Formats: sequence, structure tokens, C-alpha cells
Amino acid sequence: MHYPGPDFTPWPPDVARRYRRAGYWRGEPLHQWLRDLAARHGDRVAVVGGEARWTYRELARRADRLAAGLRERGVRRGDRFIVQLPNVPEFFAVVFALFRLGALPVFALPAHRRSEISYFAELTGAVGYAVADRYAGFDYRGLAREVHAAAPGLAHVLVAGDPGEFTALSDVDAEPADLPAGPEASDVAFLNISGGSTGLPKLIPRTHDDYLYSVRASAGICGLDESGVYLCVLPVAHNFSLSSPGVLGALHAGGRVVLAARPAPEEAFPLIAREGVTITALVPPLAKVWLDAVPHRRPDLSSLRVVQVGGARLSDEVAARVRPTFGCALQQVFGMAEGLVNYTRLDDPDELVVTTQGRPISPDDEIRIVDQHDDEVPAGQTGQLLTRGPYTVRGYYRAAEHNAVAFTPDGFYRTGDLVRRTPTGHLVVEGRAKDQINRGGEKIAAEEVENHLLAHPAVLDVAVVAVPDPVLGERTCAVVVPRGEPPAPAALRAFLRGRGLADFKIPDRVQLVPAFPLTGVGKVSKSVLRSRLAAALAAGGPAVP
Ligand code: OOB
Repeated sequence: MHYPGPDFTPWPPDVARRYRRAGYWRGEPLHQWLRDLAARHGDRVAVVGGEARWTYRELARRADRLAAGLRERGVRRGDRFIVQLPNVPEFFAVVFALFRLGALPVFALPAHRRSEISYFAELTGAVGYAVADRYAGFDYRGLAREVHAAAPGLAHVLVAGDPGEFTALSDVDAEPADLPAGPEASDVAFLNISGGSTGLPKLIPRTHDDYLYSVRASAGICGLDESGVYLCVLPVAHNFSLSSPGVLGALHAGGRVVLAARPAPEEAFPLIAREGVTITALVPPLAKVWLDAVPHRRPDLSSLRVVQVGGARLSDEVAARVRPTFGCALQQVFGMAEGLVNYTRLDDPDELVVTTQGRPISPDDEIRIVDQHDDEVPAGQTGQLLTRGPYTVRGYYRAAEHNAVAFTPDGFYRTGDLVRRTPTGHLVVEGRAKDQINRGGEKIAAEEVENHLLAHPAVLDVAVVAVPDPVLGERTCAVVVPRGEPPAPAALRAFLRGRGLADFKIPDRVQLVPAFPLTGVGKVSKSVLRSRLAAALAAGGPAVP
């Protein structure tokens, strides 16, 4: 299949010059950065995960040897390589080895399944795929088998753990003596995944320069230094836990990364006490679970300095519980894999920390809050957030048609978020204009699920919308107009699983209706559907729209 569009949309040359002059882009590629960290912090522990405790030197050594091993097997600069690793130390060895070669990791989430991974393989023409053997009760070698059958171009399937018929990561190993020069800092370093709002997931090309700027600046904003211990409980490859300031921010500061296999309090609380964790990042539903667990578990959380919450809207009520319950500062984080990240600052007054989602990292993050004609709304009013800046991309990977609508002609990214700005410059997220469900931080593009459901013979039409949920904030409801005999909701869910869709995208509810409410121009009115569903749910009855 042919995907028109560039791999990377560069910043205009004069803008790039400005970002370099301002010192945001420093010309340092990520593999060089790791080498410098190893030189500076050599014997300090960099990464803790399971039984492993790797020093900075050990991490750099493993990455170099793995890079040499991959090169021997034919992986080259510019190649794409899907990385679907859970929170294990091998994640760092693999991505830094790829950075060293200038091959691009394509970050997938552990929850992704055949549908998503085969699409990434096809879109990127990836040469390899790195997985764990088993994780959270799922065997990734089975998934690799299915994906490999459909995408034979995936020449290298590497497995952390027992490889089965594939290659053990530990066998990819060679003397790093003859490695060629690595990539430039202005090159694309990796492809990240977007939450998406249209039919197929989008990939986001991030450069070494722009990403490292966001990491460095984030580490500063979050007060990380050598004494920092970052607990990673969300998937490590997600932008929040990777760079906001995340695991890379902790490494940048010479601190320590602690990887939790599961985010539940019974796993995370003992790790916090044992490792002296100072900072961690949660999505709102997880923050609630942790808050509720504190009174009866009585954990020792005395080392915590900051608990970050982001990825979805945190209610003011839950926000207000963080400091008294955890005994540390709350930091709200409103970010996106496309770039822009906002933080409440550690010295912000409580009122702002509890009620806003923070302000941008950079003085050169440009923010426009606009109406449906792209005209700026009056100060303090709610509108759609547009942004551009030194670490916000100018285009998705191989997606020319989508780029034409997702970015303004002058390069602003249309976030699809509805926000207002306080006089202090803090943003408050008021809602969303994009056709996406935010299920406790996990993003679901309605159209992607709709397209899968439309392939079912008993589905005449379908609209996937968010319904409010006390735990996750939102859940998904597929509103289906049946063709002939109405399909059973369980059968539709099984159908989606059979198509290899990630579990978090399977609708929580399926609602059958004879017809949709329509807008004036005859399109399905999702806003009417959403409010009818919400009203029916609030009334406690069946959610009949
Ligand atoms: C983070 O990144 P993504 O790419 O998974 O999702 C971005 C979208 C935003 O456009 C917004 O709709 C929503 O997630 N979002 C929030 C939020 N943080 C993200 N909505 C309300 N309140 C918040 N605090 O989710 C992400 C990336 C980096 C850091 C933190 C989160």
C-alpha cells in the first residue's frame, strides 16, 4: 500500500535557526547524550527493574553491544523497528541501541494487538519488532507470529526472555568497535503514537534535538537532580512517562529510574519505600486508586516529593486530596505526544495547582485559543487550543491528507482540546472538540472503532461516543443501528477482539437503536447522542438514546 506524504515535516529554516540560537536545540543526539551521562554518572544506578540494577555505564555498554549486534544482522540507519516492550530494563538497551544506529524505534503500547501492530509494520515498512515473551498474562510471541505472517518484511523479531522460535535479545550482541557514525541531532529519532481521532493511528516523528529539549526543560521544571528517583508505573514508551520528565528526565538529572511492572498500590507502594522514590506520574483513575488505598495500607511514602497527574482531566476534588494524603506536592500535567506539555509549577499557589492543568514548558511555546473560524476568542474564554513551538511537530509521518487538517497553514497543531487561559497563563482543559474518547488517559479514536464495527454484517451504522464514568472519567459506548436481526453486544465485542483490536478500544457498552439523531446537515449528531446517553445513565435507567 502507498501512503502519500513526507516522513517528516521540518520546521521552517528561520524558525529552526531561532530555536538553535535560543539554546533549545543543542545538536546532541540521544545516543551521544547517553554516552555523556555514562561518563558523568558511570557507577550510579540508572535503571532498576525486576532483579536488574544497571549503572549508567552498564546501560551504555549494553546499548552499544546491542547496536553492534543489530548492525551485524543488517539493521541500518533510517530503518524502522517496532518496540513493544513493557516496563523492563531491556527497553532502554533496545531504544538506545536503535538511536545509536539511527534506526527509528516505533513505539507501541503493550496493549496493542494485531490490528495496531500490523498497521504500524505496513505503514513504516519496519524491519524488526521487539517484544517481551509474556507480560500481564499475554504471550507476545503469539502476537509476533501473527504479525510476522502478515508482514514478512519484519526480518528481526527480538524477544526479551524466552524467544520461542524467534531471536533472544540477549543473543544480539557484538563488539561495538566498528560502529559507523550515528545520526544527526536534527534527524528524526523515533516515531511515537498519537491518541488519534481519525480512522487509523497516526505516527509522530520526533527529532533528537526537539525531544531532548523537552526532557531537559521538564527535568528542570520538576526539580530533578541526582537525588531524584522516578517510579515509572505507566507504560514507559508513553510520552508522559518517557519525557515529562519521565524516565529520560530522571536519567538527564543523573537520578535513578525504577520500573514497576504493574501500577497497583500493592506493587508500587513497597517500591516507593524500598527505593526512596521522589517522583512518579499517574493518570487520574490511578491517582484515585492510590489515594483510596493509603488509609488502610498505611504505606511509607515519606520519600515522595512530587506526584504528577495527567493524561486526562483531573477533577478539582481529587486534586485537592493529593497533598494531604500523599504528603507531597501535586503537579498537573497536560501534554500530548505531538509535543506541547504544560505543567503546574512546584511553587505555584495551591489554588492554581488544584484547578488548572499548568502552563507550557517553553517561553517559545505559542498558544492560540480560537473559535471555529480560527479567530482568537476573548481573553479567558474557552476555545480550541492551537500550538506550535520548539518541540511540537509540524506534521505526522506519511499522512499528507490528515496533516492538511490537523495543522494550520502556518504550522500550528490543532490539539482538538477546548481550553481557557487564566490571567497567570495557566490552561484549564474544559473539554474536547476531537472525535476521541479519553478512557482514563487511554485515547480511543472513535472512527477507528467504528470502521471495525462497520465490517460486521449485522451493523448497518454505528457511532462510538464517550459516556461519563465515575472511575475512568469516560467509557466508550458503541451506538449501533442493526441491519436485520440485532447482533448481541457480546458478539460484537468478540468480533472486535477477533479483528485484533487492543482491549482498551473494545466498547464498554453497546447500545442498539433504530436510527441516529441527525444534525441540520444530516450527519449523525454525536453531541445529541452523548447527552442523551449521559442523561439516561444519570437517571439510572438503560441508556436508550
Ligand atoms: C498525553 O499524551 P497523549 O498523546 O496520549 O494524549 C494527548 C491528549 C491531549 O490532547 C488531551 O486531550 C488529553 O490527552 N490530555 C489531558 C490532560 N493531559 C492530556 N486532558 C485533560 N487534562 C490533562 N491533564 O496524554 C500526555 C503526554 C505528555 C504528558 C502528559 C500527558
